[in-house]
Order: sequence, then structure tokens, then C-alpha cells
Amino acid sequence: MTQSNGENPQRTRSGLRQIRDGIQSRSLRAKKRVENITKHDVKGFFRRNAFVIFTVAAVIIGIILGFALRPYNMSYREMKFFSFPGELLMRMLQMLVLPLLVSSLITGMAALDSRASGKMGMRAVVYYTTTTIIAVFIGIVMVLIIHPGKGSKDEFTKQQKIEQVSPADAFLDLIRNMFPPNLVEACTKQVTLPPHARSPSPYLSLFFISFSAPVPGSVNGVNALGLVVFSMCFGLIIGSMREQGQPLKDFFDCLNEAIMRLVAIIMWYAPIGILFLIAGKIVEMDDITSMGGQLGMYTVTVICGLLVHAIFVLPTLYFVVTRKNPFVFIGGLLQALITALGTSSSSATLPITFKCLEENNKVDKRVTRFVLPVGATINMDGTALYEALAAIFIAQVNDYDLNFGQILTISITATAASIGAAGIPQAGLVTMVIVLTSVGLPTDDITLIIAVDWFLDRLRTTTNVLGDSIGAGIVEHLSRHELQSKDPEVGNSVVEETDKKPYQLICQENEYENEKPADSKTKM
Ligand code: 7O9
Repeated sequence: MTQSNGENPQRTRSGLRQIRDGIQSRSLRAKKRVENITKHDVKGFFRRNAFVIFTVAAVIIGIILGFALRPYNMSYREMKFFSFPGELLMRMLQMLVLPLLVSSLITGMAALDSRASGKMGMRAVVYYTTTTIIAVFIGIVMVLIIHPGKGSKDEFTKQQKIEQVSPADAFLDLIRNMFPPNLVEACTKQVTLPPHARSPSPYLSLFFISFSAPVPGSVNGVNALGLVVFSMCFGLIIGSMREQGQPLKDFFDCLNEAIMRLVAIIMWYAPIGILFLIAGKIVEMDDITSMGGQLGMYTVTVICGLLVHAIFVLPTLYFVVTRKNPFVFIGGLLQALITALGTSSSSATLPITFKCLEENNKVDKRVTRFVLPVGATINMDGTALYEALAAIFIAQVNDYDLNFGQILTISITATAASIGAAGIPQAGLVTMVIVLTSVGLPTDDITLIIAVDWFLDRLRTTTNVLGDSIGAGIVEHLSRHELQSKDPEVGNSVVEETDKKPYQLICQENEYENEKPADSKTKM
């Protein structure tokens, strides 16, 4: 055949020989490499990826175990016993959130001068608003395209009364919570107007508040917003105090480091906790077959919206800004994302998010310490998407035609609700009530979607955590020049050390330098 093609058979043969040799030598090399893989290498691989492997396995085993135990119809007590290891994980994580939030924000702010933190803060805020608005947009487009609500409420059974909340009251609660009068109490309570002082109309309530002095009540829950505001201001001041502020800066640095070491220990327990959290929830949940029809379509719509945002929008944004592979970045975050899925709380996931970003993705600590706690408090893309989508779904179920102005109102209130959620007591329901009242939709219909809320909450929490983490990556990239440049204003802060030493090393050196004079004094 070769001859008929007019090719030189000898050349063809030598070419073939070359290819054969090439394949042989390559397979030899591969063989050698395989032979060279020692037990040590395999161990190294598993050790490096142990957390991720365990965590993924935990989710899979949790799901299987959950479904396997469902037929046994456990009693409430048995279910509580069964979920106990999961409950322990939640408690451990929540235990760390408070000291972590305060110490990381204070050291994060103190490490930057006001100009650098201002710029970084601006970038973070621009990122938060952009992504939240995109998320709301995706939610609205999805619910309008898929149209899960058919204008009948026959299939829904649960109907309860939902307490009315006026947007003005909630807004004032938010501002109140930004300035906690008692810092210790802020760690356990949020202030709110007592129910009897609430008025049904926003205008009336503004009037009420300005002309009478209602006694604020309080509800249990960390006042994250108040602590964030205080820690940021405190950190900025410490940073500007130079040498005088150094002891406090070292103290909070050390506190932060110690908490992170605790996180490292708890991370070993996380897979077990996640396994039981997921299995427990599956055992507990109502029959899934009742989730058919409109509610099922609604669930699918929310999942699609969250997926578009998490798999398409956020990675694209990351790639456009940093020109790095977003999926490698997300790979490093896997454990945080799975923890978010298991705990359905982005604040409880915060310790793990810190660990993943700093250790796997090597994001600068000055950025994570500053951006992550603020992100966990005000940046909730998944929640914003969900609230806008849910409001329009409720309108569809009620056969209520929304005009463009009303859809715009829903977008604005859903964005505001997701930003303010952490500052509004009992946010979950309250923010939803606000979004619905803003366009005159019946608030009692929130009960229609409560049946699937526990499940969707997990998914939106995962989206929230992803949004915060990608935000940290983007802000770090945009702030790389400031992070490198020397700043004469910042005394002996870490910003001054321009060389490419890891931040940890710099901290240690600083500590050492600080110890020196003390030593010399004692010697004298
Ligand atoms: C979701 F900063 C921290 F970490 F200390 C912090 C502490 C508490 C941050 C936030 C909070 C907090 O209270 N957050 C909060 C979040 C309060 C009420 C509602 C929500 C919204 O939660 C999300 C949702 O329901 O969509 C989701 N479960 O991201 O945790």
C-alpha cells in the first residue's frame, strides 16, 4: 500500500521503529515511575488529601446510612441520639466562631494601614454587591423561565400564621445591632423591639420610634454585626497606635493563631460530625414523595439557580479577574463547602473556610482575616437568590401578576435582606416577610415552602461560603500591590515586611524582635 502511495518504504519503516521505540521508552519510564512510587509516596498523597477524602466519604456514607435507617421509623428520642455526634460538631465549630471573628478582624485591620484597608474594603464591598445583584438576577430569571408556581394552592396543606414585621422596625433593629451597648451581651444576644412595640405600618413605626421610647427586647443569637463593627474599628485604632498598640496586636495575633490550631484539631472530627449531621437529617425528614408537583419544581428551580451562580458565574468572575483556574481554587475549598452543606450555617463553617483558604489556597492571611468574617456576615449570594426566587414563586402560586416595578422592588429588598440578615433578629423568616410585604404578597404563604427549606438552606449556605471564599481570592489578587509595598506609616506592622517571606515567618520574627529588649533588660 505504501508503495502504491509513492512513499519510501524504508522511511516508513524507520518512522514506525521510532514510534515503537518512543512508546517502549515511555512505557519503561512509566514503569519505573510506578516502581519508584513507594509506600511513602502513597501515604503522602493520602495524608495530603486525607481531610478531603474523609469528608467526601462521610457525605456518601451519611447519605447511605440515612436512607438505610429511614424504614426503621425512629422515635424522636432515637433520632436525637443518632444525630448527637453531628450536634457536637456544630457546637465545637460555633464555640470557635466568636474568638475567631474578633481576633481575626482585629489583627486583620491592625495589619493594614487605613489607606490599604480602605481600598481593600472598597473592593470587597464592590465584589459583595456585584455578586449579590447577579445572584438575585439569576434567581429572578430562573423562576420566570421555569415558572414552578401554577396558580393553585391545593397541593399545599400547611397553613400557619406568620408574624408581621415592618421593614422600618427591622431596619432600625439592624442599625441598633451595629452598636451593641454591652459587648459581652453582644456575644449572646441581639436587640429587637418587643412585639407590643412593633407597629404594622413602616411610616407609623418611624413615628412611633421618634415620639415614644420603646424598651428594646432581645433574642438569643450572636450579634455578629455589632461585633464586626466593633472589631474593625478597634483593629484600625490599634494599627494606628504603632508601638503603643503592639502588645494588643500581638495578643490578638496569638489568640488567632491558637484558635486556628484548635480548628486544625477539630477538623479531624469534622468528617464524623458531617456524616451524622447528614444521616440524621435524612432520617428526620418528611416523606420525599410529598415533595412532588409545584414544590418539587420550586426545589429544582432553586437548585438550578444556585448551580448557575456557583458553577458558572463565580468561577468566571474569578477567572476574569485573576486569570487563574477557578476550579483548582474551588478544589482547595472542598472541605469548607461540604461542611457548609452539613451544617447549613456559613458562620459555623467560618473556621474551616479560614483553614482551607489559608492552607490549601495560600491566600494571604491579611486578606482572609479581613474579608472572610465580613463576608460571612453580609455577603450571602445564595440567600439573596433564594429570597427573590421564593417571593416570585409565592406570587405565581397566588396567580398574582408582578409588573417590572414590583420585580425591581423584590430585587432590591432581597439584596438588602441578604446583607442585613445577620443584623436582624430571627432573620430567616423576618427577611422573607419583608421581601413579601414590599410588594403586597401574603406573608402566610411562607409556610408553603417551609417543607423544603431545610434542604435548600444547605445548598444556599454552600453558595454563600463559596461566594465569600472566591471574594477573598479576588480581593487578594486586586490588592497584591498594596500587600507587597512598604508602607512607612505602619510602624512595625506586617505590611512593612516587603520580601516574599511567608506571613507566619514574619510574625514569628516580629515576636522574637519584641522579646529581645525584654531579655536585654533582664540581663541588665
Ligand atoms: C447561611 F461572623 C460570624 F461568623 F461570626 C457570624 C455570626 C453569625 C456571621 C453571621 C452570623 C449570623 O447570624 N448569620 C445569619 C445568617 C443570621 C440569620 C440568617 C442568616 C442567613 O443564613 C443563610 C440562609 O438561611 O440563607 C444560611 N443558612 O449562610 O448560614
